[in-house]
Amino acid sequence: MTYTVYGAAGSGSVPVEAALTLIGAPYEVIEAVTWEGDSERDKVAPVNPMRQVPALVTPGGETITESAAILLWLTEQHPEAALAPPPGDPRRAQFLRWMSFIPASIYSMFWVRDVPSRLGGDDPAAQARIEALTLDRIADCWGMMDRQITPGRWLLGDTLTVLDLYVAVVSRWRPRRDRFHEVAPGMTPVVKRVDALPELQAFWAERFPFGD
Ligand SMILES: N[C@@H](CCC(=O)N[C@@H](CS)C(=O)NCC(=O)O)C(=O)O
Repeated sequence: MTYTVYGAAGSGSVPVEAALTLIGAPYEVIEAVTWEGDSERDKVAPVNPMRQVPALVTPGGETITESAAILLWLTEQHPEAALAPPPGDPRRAQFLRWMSFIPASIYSMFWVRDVPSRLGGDDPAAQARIEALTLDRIADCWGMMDRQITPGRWLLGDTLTVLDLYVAVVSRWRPRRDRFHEVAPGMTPVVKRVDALPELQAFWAERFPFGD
């Protein structure tokens, strides 16, 4: 009953791996550092034609792509881990809202940031502009989310959810935590709590150490 995660240290597979770690489900990782070039992307092609990580292959042999979908599906498969407010819970609407917002508004920026020529062509000035403007857009999105959410100990209150794992990882990406702390002062203590979770210390050190 082992899951297979196509992923990479520091990537969007990390919240998926963190969730599996908290769930206590066995999993193996097929490492594919997709932003380093076509040979790495090709490693994912057999399961994801988008050649992106994360992709999850379930013990039943089904493939799921899209980080938010994987996280949501894992919470359904492992309700005992209580990593999501269940349907009917008063927190469910905001949970779904922000679980959709992160990939749609923030994670999507990295498709162009990782390879600015995808939209900027060969023009260095266009690429530099894209790099600067996407950073501002990401910071704006974090700020907007921060103004719309009133965290408790965790983002949605007293219970840790996969949303906390997702935000803790994506906020480590550029423009990185210093700017996140500036634009998202309400969520800052929460991501620091996620960083400090005792059950994830070894995991963070291996899969997303600060400084990388
Ligand atoms: N919408 C996807 C985005 C996945 C994604 O952009 N993954 C990055 C790594 S963090 C990737 O594999 N990029 C390679 C590429 O887009 O070519 C998701 O939420 O899982």
